[in-house]
Amino acid sequence: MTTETFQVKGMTCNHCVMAVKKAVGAVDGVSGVEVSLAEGTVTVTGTDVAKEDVIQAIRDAGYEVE
Ligand SMILES: [Cu+2]
Repeated sequence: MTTETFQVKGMTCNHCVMAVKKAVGAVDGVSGVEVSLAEGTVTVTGTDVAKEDVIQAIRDAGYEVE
């Protein structure tokens, strides 16, 4: 089990939070997604999660990952 935090730009409201949670939650191995709108962070917990897959999922949802 690992936890990784990503800085995400463009999340402005609760809909963005839900969209990111849904997108990242669908990535293989992900078991938990926490989003802080105030901090602009997405914290992903899971097993054997490919970091690139998480970044791609966030980008596909329409947000920028730093
Ligand atoms: Cu929004």
